[in-house]
Amino acid sequence: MKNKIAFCLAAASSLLCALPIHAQHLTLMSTAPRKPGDEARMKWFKEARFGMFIHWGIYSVPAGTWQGKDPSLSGEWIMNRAEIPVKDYKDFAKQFTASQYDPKAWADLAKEAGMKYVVITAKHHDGFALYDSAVSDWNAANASPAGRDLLMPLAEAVRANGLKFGLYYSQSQDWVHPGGAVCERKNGGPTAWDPAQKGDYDTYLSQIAVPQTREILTRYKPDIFWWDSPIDMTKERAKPFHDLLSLVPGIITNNRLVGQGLSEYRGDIMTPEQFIPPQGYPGQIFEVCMTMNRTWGYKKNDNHWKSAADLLQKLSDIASKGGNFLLNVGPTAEGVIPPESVERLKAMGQWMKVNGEAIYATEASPFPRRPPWGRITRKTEGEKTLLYLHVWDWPKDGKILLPTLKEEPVRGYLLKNRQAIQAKSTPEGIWVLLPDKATDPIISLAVLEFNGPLTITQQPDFSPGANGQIELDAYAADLYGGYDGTIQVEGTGESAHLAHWSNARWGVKYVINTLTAQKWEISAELIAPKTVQLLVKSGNQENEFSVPATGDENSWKTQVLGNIELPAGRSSLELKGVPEGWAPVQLSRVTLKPIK
Ligand code: FHN
Repeated sequence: MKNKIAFCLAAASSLLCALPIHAQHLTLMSTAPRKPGDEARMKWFKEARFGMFIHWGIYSVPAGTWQGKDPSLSGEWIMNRAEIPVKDYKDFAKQFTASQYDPKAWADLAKEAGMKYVVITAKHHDGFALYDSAVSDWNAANASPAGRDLLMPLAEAVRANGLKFGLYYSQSQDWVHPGGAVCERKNGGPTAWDPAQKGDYDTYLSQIAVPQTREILTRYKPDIFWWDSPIDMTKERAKPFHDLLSLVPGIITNNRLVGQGLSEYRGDIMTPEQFIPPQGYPGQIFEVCMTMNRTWGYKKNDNHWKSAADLLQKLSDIASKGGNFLLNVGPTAEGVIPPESVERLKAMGQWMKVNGEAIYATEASPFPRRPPWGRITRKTEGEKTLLYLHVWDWPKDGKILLPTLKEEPVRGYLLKNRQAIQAKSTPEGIWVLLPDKATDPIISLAVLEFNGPLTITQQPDFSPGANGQIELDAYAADLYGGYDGTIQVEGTGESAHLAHWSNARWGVKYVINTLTAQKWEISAELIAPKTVQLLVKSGNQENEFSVPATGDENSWKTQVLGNIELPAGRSSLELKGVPEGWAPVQLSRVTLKPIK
């Protein structure tokens, strides 16, 4: 009976973990209250800003394909999505050779990219351990031609490069060891699919997951422990895991040991996954984890690669909100990091060599709103305040505004060549005068030095212009995305627009500030390949508007969507798609006209 109850418990609770929602919920859970000494313990992490995530395991063998099908968006979920029987899945281990694995090359690549730490999957949801575990033979040393511990050589190489070493461990989900929890599958059924998986969840935790956690903490003394995908992690079940952390004084952990509802054992880091929190998490330490294409584990057919420029803008955006960027690579079964990943990481490293000081050890922008021309990070050095202006869109008229800033800088220069730049104080704020040529094709850095702290009066959210209308440019929107990527800004300046809005769950958000509560006519300049429904959330109202197709795919059309209401003061305006019948819309601008 116990088995049955425990198994049902695990199964029932796994209803909580529908993957994308699960990921989203988990990532947003606040972290543990700060304790004395936390500041010092977290210092290196907060200064690091940029790390490498590595998803490597048996799933790299099928590489996303099973019986001719591609069942899983993310390669490491193939066993679950395709309901591969345990025996068949274990057969893949024969091809997990790690024959070209070069841990030093991996560590060198992370360093060359400008990354300051590496987190690798010690064991993912398929239960396969990348080290010679004494707890279970289902591991790289005993069950595959790799035939050895794959973690220690990487830990040594990473640390020899002066980087920190972290381990990811899936403490609840395990689709091979009996009793391991099973998360939601494509048909929504949370239960396991193979009788070989049946077992008691608590027995699994006490005989596999907790002993393995102890093993890897003791052996590798990781600087970071990255829990993932808690299922029915009650306080009693989580306590043994949490107590083991004392084996590594100073260790940093994330917010995924426990799920919703438990206030204990929340760890140090919030983990927004595959999206950048529009306003960051003021006062919280957070790390955005993201794939370079759409899969964590290697998938031979996933060629949806984000460009190096896009990845650098994500790094700049995340740092401007005070967060870290944990960027993933998914090596092949032979241990080869895909060349597309290597190429992007090297390009990022080139930029970081020149501009890293604007990322490392910086704090979030002091301006609550993002400037239309890029992002801002800040550093305080003694009495000095430095503002790093990440100019994504070099101004044609040679000037950019720091709105409502009172103090004039004592010095300004371009980071790349130290060329002096001028800044003028005006009632609108500080205008920074730039030369006609950008110093970098992707993001150019200007630096302003101030004596003392900055005074930034109320920051203009989006509010009515002289004509009474509110113009909301697409590139200035806060974007949020789902599990498989996010909407992306394409183009710059006047031609900037939102593209890749392929998933209706994604959306754009604006923070608006108006003096009076009133009605507005909302229109949008967009390209819609077919008639779609837009969901517009304004204040606490939600309206659904039909958007007719705009004809050929290059013609921008301004369509009046309808009327909305906004309260007085600060409120948000969000646009999402209605999933049924959705097709990727490109959005250039939203305009609100007051209805008298
Ligand atoms: O299910 C996992 C997924 O495979 C991947 O490891 C991500 C990385 O953060 N974590 C879980 C989904 O939230």
